[in-house]
Amino acid sequence: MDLERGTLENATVTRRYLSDLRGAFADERAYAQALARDNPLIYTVASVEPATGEGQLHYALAVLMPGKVGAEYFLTKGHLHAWRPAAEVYVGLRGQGFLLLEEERGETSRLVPLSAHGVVYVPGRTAHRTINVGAEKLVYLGIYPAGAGHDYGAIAERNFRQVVVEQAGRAVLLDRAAFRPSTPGVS
Ligand code: M6P
Ligand code: ZN
Repeated sequence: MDLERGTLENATVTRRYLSDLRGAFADERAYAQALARDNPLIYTVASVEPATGEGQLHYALAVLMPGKVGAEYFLTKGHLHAWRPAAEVYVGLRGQGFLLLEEERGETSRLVPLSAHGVVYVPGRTAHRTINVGAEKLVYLGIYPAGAGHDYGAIAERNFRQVVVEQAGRAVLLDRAAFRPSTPGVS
């Protein structure tokens, strides 16, 4: 793995720019203002899919840039697996961030630290989004069943119930409804 360039042998690379994250950030005004100025690369995903079929695994190296839209830290789109029972293992390689885990049917969300040498188990039927709260790139590997698939639909429709924003220099988890945006712009 080349952690600096976010590449991996035999991988297909997907690049997500700010414009690909429409609707993901809570502060729509800050998002629009940021996009009017620039369309920065927010993260890359280098996926390796050696084989399909029962018992096979796929894996992906992701690099999430540091930064914020308004007060909200840069994040991935987030998804449920199309095959709902499919779980995933995340291995933190660099940087400092969190995985926001939200059960599809349940009230609870969990914010789990994701940083170098950390391992996070994402159970099935759980939406997952990565958030970079550090000053450096957040780099991690995700390993998942070949048949898992990515379902972005539910998140695009209602987003995650909670947001991770900077308040007084710290990362805090808030209910989306409780978050009142104040400072527009990307920083
Ligand atoms: C991890 C894995 C990938 C995923 C990527 C980015 O590397 O879970 O399968 O694509 O993170 O997340 P998203 O697909 O939500 O943008
Ligand atoms: Zn996944």
